[in-house]
Amino acid sequence: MSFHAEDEQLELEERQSLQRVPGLSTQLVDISEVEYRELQLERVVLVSVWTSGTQADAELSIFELKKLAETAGSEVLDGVIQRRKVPDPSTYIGRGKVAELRDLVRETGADTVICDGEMQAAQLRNLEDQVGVKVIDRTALILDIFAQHARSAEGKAQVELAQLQYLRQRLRGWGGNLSRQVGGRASGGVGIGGRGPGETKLEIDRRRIGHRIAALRRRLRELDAVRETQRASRREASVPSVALVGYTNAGKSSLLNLLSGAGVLVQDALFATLDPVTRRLRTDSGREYTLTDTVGFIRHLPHELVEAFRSTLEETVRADLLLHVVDGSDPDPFGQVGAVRQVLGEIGAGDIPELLVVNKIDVAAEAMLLALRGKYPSAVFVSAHSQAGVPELLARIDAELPRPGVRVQVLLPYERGDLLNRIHLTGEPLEITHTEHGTLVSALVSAALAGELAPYAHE
Ligand SMILES: Nc1nc2c(ncn2[C@@H]2O[C@H](COP(=O)(O)OP(=O)(O)OP(=O)(O)O)[C@@H](O)[C@H]2O)c(=O)[nH]1
Ligand SMILES: [Mg+2]
Repeated sequence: MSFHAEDEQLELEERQSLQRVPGLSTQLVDISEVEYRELQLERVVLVSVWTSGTQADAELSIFELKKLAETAGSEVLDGVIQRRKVPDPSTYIGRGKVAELRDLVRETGADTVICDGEMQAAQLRNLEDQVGVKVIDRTALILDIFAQHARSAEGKAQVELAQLQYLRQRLRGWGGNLSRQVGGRASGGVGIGGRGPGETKLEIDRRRIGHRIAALRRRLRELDAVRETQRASRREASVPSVALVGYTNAGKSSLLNLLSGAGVLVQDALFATLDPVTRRLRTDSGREYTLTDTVGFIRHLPHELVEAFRSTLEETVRADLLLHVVDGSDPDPFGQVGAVRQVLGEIGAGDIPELLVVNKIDVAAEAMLLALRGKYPSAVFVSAHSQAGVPELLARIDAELPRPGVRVQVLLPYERGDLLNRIHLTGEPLEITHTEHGTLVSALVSAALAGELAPYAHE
């Protein structure tokens, strides 16, 4: 198809009406849940402009938006997608389609429209004016979920920073009407204060946001210093670190709980985990390592979040080995792997050795598992629920932990049992002989431990 023909094809399709996506409305079963939601939560219509890829891709994307909306506590009433070369610069969907969307909103009684992309301030405002209800974009929705799930002081500060950065971006061209912009629950608590002489409200808002952003950055640097101390002490003890990474809801926290007995929150919700949790474990061969569970990734992770969550993501960047968890029962696990690897590259973790772990094999389709085995022959297949594949996973972690590289031969006096213990935990003893002067050990150890063992070197 020539470029022009394709253009015409797109325009033709644009003249067709908005496409309803069946099966999108939230299934509510429990009556009390219905009442609760009607009282407290948004009733939303989803809108997606589909610019490239197949119809199936477009539907996957809007179903993911539905899952995000539900995680945020909304009830999804309906959803529409429009095929278009690019989103309309002024109204996101085609201008001709805005009236149809307004009708759909009235018909369903929705109070919010969520658009599946990142929108400009002007697009949000125009669409809001013409449709008559609150309009938010996917980024604001994800920020809202993060805000609801943040527990630690650090997590809360990171989310607020991301929200303010999002807000500051959209303040431009908003005509100074900040109160409209912060209409959603994602508002970062930016109050409107007294007006300085000669200053417009927009300038004041901008300045206040700027101050708050600077204060949050300082606070996060302080918190990060604390964490850096913990990391440094682990490095010094030369305990190798393993990080669970992967798409949100893939089962990372479930695997941490299974392997370590940690009681971390597991939920069928997106971004259940925001704060990193680390546990110390030991392999069957006796080597100690740390396993860290952390925030999940998603396609088009808002860059505000990547920047604000730098220090949380550091846990991943500093790991010696990544356990990349993929949900084998997802309709598009290959897409998930691609999205996760892209984020890993963005945060500078692209070169860390990775062990792919396909999870949820208890519910995944046989054909999909076959395709996954074909594409990723060295992956491990597990189920955190049935515990299938877990012994193999543990063996693979043991095999892929970085090996200590320094060969030493030492004669340890009996009162230095602590050093012998560390050789066992973090190194690889090759030969141990008990003599009357102490324990004669030949072993492979880390450079740090080799330094401490130097005084006991034995020919
Ligand atoms: N059937 C099945 N469900 C699983 C398995 N592992 C996890 N789940 C479910 O998948 C959902 C998400 O699990 P989590 O462990 O919270 O996933 P996560 O990767 O930590 O998710 P986030 O922290 O939200 O990014 C929960 O409902 C789990 O019960 C599995 O092996 N089989
Ligand atoms: Mg989790």
